[in-house]
Amino acid sequence: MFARRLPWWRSSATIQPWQSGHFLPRTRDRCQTLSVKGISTTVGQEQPVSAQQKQVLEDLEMALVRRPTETLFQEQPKTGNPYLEDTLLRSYLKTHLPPKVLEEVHQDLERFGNRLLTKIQPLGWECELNPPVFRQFDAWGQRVDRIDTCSAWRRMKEISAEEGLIAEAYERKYSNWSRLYQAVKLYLFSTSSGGFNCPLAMTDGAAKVIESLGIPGSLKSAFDRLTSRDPKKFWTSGQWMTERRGGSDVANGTETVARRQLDGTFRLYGFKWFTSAADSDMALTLARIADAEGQCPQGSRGLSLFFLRVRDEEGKLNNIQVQRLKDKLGTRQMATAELWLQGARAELISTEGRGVASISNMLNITRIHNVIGAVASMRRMISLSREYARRRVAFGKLLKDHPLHMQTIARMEVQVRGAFLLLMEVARLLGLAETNLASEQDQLLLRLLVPVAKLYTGKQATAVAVEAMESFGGQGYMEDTGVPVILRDTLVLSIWEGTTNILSLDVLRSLAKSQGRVMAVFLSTVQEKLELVSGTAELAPVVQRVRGALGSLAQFLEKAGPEPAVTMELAARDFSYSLARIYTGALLMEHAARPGASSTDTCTALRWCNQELCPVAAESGSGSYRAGAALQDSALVYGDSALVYGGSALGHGDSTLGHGGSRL
Ligand code: UCC
Repeated sequence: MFARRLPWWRSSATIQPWQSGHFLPRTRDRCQTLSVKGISTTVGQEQPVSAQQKQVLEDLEMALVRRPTETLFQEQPKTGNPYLEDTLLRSYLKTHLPPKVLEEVHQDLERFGNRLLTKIQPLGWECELNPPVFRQFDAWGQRVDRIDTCSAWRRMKEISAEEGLIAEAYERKYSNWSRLYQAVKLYLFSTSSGGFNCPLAMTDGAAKVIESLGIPGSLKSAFDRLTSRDPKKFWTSGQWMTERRGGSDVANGTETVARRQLDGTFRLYGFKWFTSAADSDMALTLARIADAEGQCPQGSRGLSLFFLRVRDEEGKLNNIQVQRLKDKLGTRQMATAELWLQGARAELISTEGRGVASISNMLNITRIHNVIGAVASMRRMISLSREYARRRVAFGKLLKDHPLHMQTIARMEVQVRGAFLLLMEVARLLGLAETNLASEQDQLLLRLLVPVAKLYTGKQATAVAVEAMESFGGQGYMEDTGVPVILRDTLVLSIWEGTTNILSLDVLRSLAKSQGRVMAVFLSTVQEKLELVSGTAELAPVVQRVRGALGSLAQFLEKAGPEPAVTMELAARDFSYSLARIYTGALLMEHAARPGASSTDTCTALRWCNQELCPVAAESGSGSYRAGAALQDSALVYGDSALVYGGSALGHGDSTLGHGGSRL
């Protein structure tokens, strides 16, 4: 079964035509009824015909040799070493990395690119074909709750350690550039990883939390394993945050109770509704510590953060029962489970009541991984689409020679280029922060850009994946091409790690918490970038546009400041999009203004900046963020019953006062 379902983009190095019927040589044969000059016959059947007619048929059949399997009319598109083929990535590294670092990194990435192409991509596909299986009972009726993963999935874990996909960021061999280098490796790995990028995201997040706690002695061993290059030692971590009451409102949705034991450890009791990569070795999770009477503090301040092992040394579950595996649209290579914690032994690792603040260190890392996944997905889809256009003939010429088709792919290319530079910027800032080289401004900018990048690239990736699928016509809709796998795995990117709206509210949280300083830094940073590029004549028209957008953004904030909090809540999404578009525009211009920039760099910057850069200013003019608009929205959604829901919409808005609408 595996052989028949190989995706068509696998490299020539790994795919041999005889491995799969999809790769048979090109042929034009058809078993069909022919009608030639009045002769009607079916190829392969004997018919009484004249000698002349027979000759015509014979001539025809020469080109119509039947084969046991039909194929499409063009060869499979092939992509090569993903590092070498990525011109933007290479130009970014060349521009920013110190020469010595660049030299070493280049060698490693070229090698890694080849490994991805020849070894890792096939394993990733194997993970897709062999999703995890849950076995609740053994043959003798004993409850075992086993999650069986395939050998390729387990091999991905080893490869992750060998390649230092987590270690790189914590060893800091290249000082502040280590984080960026790790992000680049993860970006290249992402779409070949068979879903293993998910446990890596959480593993990185867990290592970050432990490191930010100063690596306490009790967690030293866990930290060493999470950041190990030794496949035998390497651990992955889960992030168990979501319970039955919901995944966004963690403060009110978490019911899990922690009971203190005489030895100072805790036992956890509760039900976790989504636990991604449930085969992980350990997890970080939130719970409420019960007092002597069994009472638990409620709300956000009632939550504390715990570390736990999933299984003991013998492989026995830590008083955990697996209820079932989730039946997901995508990321099916990875086991997401419902778990009962029935007295799981755990260690309190945050200050009591500071669980959300502590786990936000993990969230910010997993959100950056989400950006990596989004950019990688776009890059992969576009690479495939581009290759397909080089081979597919329609209306007498290759797709690449159809201007409209090329325009569609070029528009996607502009999106991925912008998203890529935003990702690099976030990774660069994180690297500075982790090596104590970040200024206060850098840190504020990082706090703001993580949710902005997560929410914006998640949406971009979804749009690009759908568009790219369409560029293959019906082929893109076929399971065994592998295109639907990428699409499904992409769709989750705007959902997990905080939906678009939740992330938009996090953007507001960062404004409120910093008393507006994140915005001041944002505005001055973009301003500085504009000044830097203002000498580049080709960019002059868009420098003006970005300057204008920045001015509109500042004006909007000034006007929204005194308005009720519901105004900022209603504006949150458009506001976040505006931040993403303006900042990305500035990054693209900066890249296009560097010495040695190509005309493609300039063209990308011009095209990006010619879209609506400040949708929040445009929308606010139409009154979309006034309190009354919330009632109108409800009326549009619910019709006559709007009055019932309208009140609650406003009430919800009021509840975000804390997010700083009026404090801007
Ligand atoms: O687990 C999941 C799937 C795992 C798979 C991951 C794979 C990713 C792979 C990618 C590769 C392709 S999905 C579950 C994810 N769940 C979420 O993302 C939660 C979404 N909800 C939120 O983010 C909410 O906004 C909450 C939980 C943060 C709201 O909680 P609160 O308690 O109501 O919020 P508060 O009271 O505003 O914040 C509490 C504290 C504050 O600090 P203090 O007390 O010092 O003022 C906040 O400033 O936490 C701080 N805080 C943050 N700090 C909150 N969020 C952040 C932040 N992002 N950064 C820094």
